[in-house]
Amino acid sequence: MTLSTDHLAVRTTCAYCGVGCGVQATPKDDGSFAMAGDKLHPANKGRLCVKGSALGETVGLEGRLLYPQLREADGLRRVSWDEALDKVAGEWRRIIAEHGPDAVALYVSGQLLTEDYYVANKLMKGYVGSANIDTNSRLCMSSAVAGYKRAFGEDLVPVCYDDLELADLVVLVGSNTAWCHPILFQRIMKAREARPEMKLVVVDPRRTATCELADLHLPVNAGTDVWLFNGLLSYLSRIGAVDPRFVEQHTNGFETALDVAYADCADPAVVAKICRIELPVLMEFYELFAATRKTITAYSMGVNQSSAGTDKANAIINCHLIGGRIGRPGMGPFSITGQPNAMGGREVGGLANMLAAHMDLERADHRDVVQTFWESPAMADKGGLKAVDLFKAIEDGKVKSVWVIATNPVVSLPDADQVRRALDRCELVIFSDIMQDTDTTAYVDVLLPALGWGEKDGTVTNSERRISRQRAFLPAPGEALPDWKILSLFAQRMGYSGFDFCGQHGVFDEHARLSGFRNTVSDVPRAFDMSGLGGLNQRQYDELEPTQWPVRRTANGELQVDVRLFEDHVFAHADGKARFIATVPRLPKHAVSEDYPLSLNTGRVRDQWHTMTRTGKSATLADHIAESFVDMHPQDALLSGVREGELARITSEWGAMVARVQHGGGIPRGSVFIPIHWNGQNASDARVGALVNPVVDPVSGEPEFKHTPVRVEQFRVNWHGFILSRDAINLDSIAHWTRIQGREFARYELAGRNSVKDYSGWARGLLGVGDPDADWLEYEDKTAGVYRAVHMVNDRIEQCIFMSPRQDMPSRAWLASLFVKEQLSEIDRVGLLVGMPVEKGADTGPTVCSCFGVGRNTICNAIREKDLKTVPEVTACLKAGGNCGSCVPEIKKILVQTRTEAAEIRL
Ligand SMILES: Nc1nc2c(c(=O)[nH]1)N[C@H]1C(S)=C(S)[C@@H](COP(=O)(O)OP(=O)(O)OC[C@H]3O[C@@H](n4cnc5c(=O)[nH]c(N)nc54)[C@H](O)[C@@H]3O)O[C@H]1N2
Ligand SMILES: Nc1nc2c(c(=O)[nH]1)N[C@H]1C(S)=C(S)[C@@H](COP(=O)(O)OP(=O)(O)OC[C@H]3O[C@@H](n4cnc5c(=O)[nH]c(N)nc54)[C@H](O)[C@@H]3O)O[C@H]1N2
Ligand code: SF4
Ligand SMILES: [Mo]
Repeated sequence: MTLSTDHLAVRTTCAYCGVGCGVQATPKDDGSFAMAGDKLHPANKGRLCVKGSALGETVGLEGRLLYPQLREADGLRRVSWDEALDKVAGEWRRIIAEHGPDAVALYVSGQLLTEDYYVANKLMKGYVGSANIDTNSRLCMSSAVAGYKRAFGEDLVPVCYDDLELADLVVLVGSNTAWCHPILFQRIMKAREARPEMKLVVVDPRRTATCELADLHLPVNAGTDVWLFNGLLSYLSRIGAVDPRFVEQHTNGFETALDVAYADCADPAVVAKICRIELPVLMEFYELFAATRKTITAYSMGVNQSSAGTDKANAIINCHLIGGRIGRPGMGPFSITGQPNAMGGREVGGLANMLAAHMDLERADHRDVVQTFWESPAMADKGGLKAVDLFKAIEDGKVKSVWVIATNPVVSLPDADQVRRALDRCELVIFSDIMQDTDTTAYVDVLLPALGWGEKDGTVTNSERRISRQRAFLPAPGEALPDWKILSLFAQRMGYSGFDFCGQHGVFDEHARLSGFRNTVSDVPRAFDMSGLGGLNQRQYDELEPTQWPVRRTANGELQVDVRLFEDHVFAHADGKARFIATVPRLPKHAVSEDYPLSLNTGRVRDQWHTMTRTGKSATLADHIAESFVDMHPQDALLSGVREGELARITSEWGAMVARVQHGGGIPRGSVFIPIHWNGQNASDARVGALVNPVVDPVSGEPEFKHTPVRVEQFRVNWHGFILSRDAINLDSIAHWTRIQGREFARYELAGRNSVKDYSGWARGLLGVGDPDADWLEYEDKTAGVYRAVHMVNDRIEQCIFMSPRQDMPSRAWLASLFVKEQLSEIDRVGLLVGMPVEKGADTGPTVCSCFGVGRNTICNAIREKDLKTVPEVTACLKAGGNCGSCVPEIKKILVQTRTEAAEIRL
């Protein structure tokens, strides 16, 4: 009899995106954890996307950073916490004494818990006395923050998730929601199933998975969104789709914004031309927007990560203000946040130009509120360095020490080789992380082990202002500590009072109370108020249910929550009015040229998270897209002299990388798309950040990640190949490689420049098979340059290597399936030698549905053989798409392609 372990389940919040889904982690008998969606969590109501479902595969301790370490001449040495923190405190005291507080800096992350973030911010801005604390959120949603502040007077997200379901029109701008916020996307899709009149429009230069299910796709020319929305503003005004009472009573700046919109964007034909959208498609969108009151415009990185990011956000908000589409159910401008705690970072003032609890560094009355509350000795009184400038100042030697926490800047900042130079030159680099080896750890002087997801405990806030508990269900590994604790121990060593918190609960309480401190109409009111959660005892904090802010306590002790903001049409500017912002359209600074003729767009893929320190551990997630790629239009590939499936070198003015050429990502002519995830830990040369130009938005300081002029060229090699091996392989001698996590093995995709004469000797050397009597099957065709070898141990496949001058190599999915077999059959061995499966159906193709491991070939065959016509039919037949639903847009695309091909064959 097996006992149910359900009562041991811990309710927590997903480690990944800003949707902030509730997760239930239940221990299994073998010590691992089953992950399920938390049915009681309002964000996901029991659903999880593929990344959330695979969380259990990523909590293992392989590769974890477990002990503090200090750099010495011959490498990193394990030390005690005391020694490590004494070293940092000693150096910071010296640097601050010699060069002032601005000579040190913290660079933190939206993946910290609110409690960690609060302590980091208090330490820098209230005790060190410098605002040199910035965060990777600068790279993510700082333009959205700046846009909201300009329009509303405070960084306020007006809507909630329910509004997405209540809307009659959802416009997604620069957001691949189907892949990056899958549960939100599914909520929209479900709402549309129930109310087919609801429309979905996607504005994205690429035809992404999100577009597959949209009613209308506007393939906007990258960087031209301000034209598009200024054009919409002038159109709405021209046809009289204006709410004059709302504009008059609740806004300022209308006339100027409209003049600017009219100046360049009054003629839809001109807008259509600049935005490269067909005029009828543009007009269909404008008419739909004008006709639909309940409209949500949701936006993310295609808007924010631009040198015109803040203007893009305001151009969108303007279009909501003109018709009063705000502060009512089902409408509003909605910035979707990326990281699990991007919003918590905004609450505590994690950006270098903000103060805690939505107060402004520049305002003396705000500084006074915070300083009084903190009883702080040295308040920062001006904005600190924003991420890109911070790393420039480090390279220039102005900032002597930087402490990086929970972010991987050598991969994720623009001009990432500059970051290497900066860290190389920096006197003291401190790094708190959960992994021993990342591209950034190579540059550290002090390495500090932090608790990771599943071990740490605290709160995060999602895109709809909902605060949820992340709860620990695993023991602390090694000597790792929570980030807030590490910072507090350090602060105490610096001699600062105010850091002897009784636990994360104490930090949360202080944060909640600060939000309500002197927050009255007669003093310095802020809409951000979570004082209702102040004074929770430990048990109440532990049991806290997901709660939105603003949250206050009424006179009779009840919690009062504003689900949606601005229902009274009172905004946070001093006069209570919202502002139209005049947004003058402008193109990116660096134009494409003869040398760099293509525009590089960068972003995410469905099953990987950022620099892959967590998702890279999951074989399930690796199955979807195994290698970095450069997606480009076939004609641009032809002009660049590269072919699909081959490797290409991509070069910009700032750096270079290598990736495999691919079509089919819906890329328009003139641009290429490369994912952000691969880096020095899992590929020889695939760090796209090295290419990205460091131009930033003048208001927000957010980098232009979506546009860098580049050139694509052939990456010539002598041979292609791959290895599957149960043991790690050293690939230093290979021109290009990517490492991919498999089940019970690692896969290495290779490309070599060396010419191999003695294949057998070379392959044995690479795989480390010294024993001449080893069970070694091989096939060699010297003339054709084709070689395959398999190393067997006890009838089980241990390693295999395949090489060819061409890309015509056997299916990795089929070979991977052999690795889980305890004993290979005769037919498997024959297949290995001929280099293809002998059994029909054994090659399932690349994985489409990660939840049920269903491959592309299996889906295509079923569609053809069983004449399947719809996604539900595919799901009924193969289960694919039936769990998390993340692959539904891809199944739909495969259905269309396969059925079209089949029809063509019949003709
Ligand atoms: N699977 C997965 N999900 C994630 C993450 C992840 O790493 N992996 N990361 C999370 C984080 S931190 C973030 S910030 C979010 C990001 O979520 P998204 O913003 O949805 O993701 P991106 O792929 O960065 O970019 C979105 C789209 O912007 C488009 N775009 C580029 N230039 C322009 C332009 O000029 N105008 C318009 N309108 N669109 C443009 C791109 O083609 C791209 O499809 O995802 C979160 N979710
Ligand atoms: N070219 C290009 N670059 C981009 C983007 C893009 O679209 N294009 N997007 C940008 C955006 S939106 C984002 S959000 C960034 C993300 O970029 P990064 O923040 O650099 O990416 P991550 O891989 O999430 O890095 C998190 C690090 O923290 C560690 N970690 C995880 N949990 C914890 C913890 O609890 N404590 C500590 N101390 N460490 C922890 C992980 O091991 C990892 O090393 O990338 C940005 N860079
Ligand atoms: S949508 Fe997926 S990645 Fe995002 S929070 Fe939910 S389960 Fe996690
Ligand atoms: Mo992000």
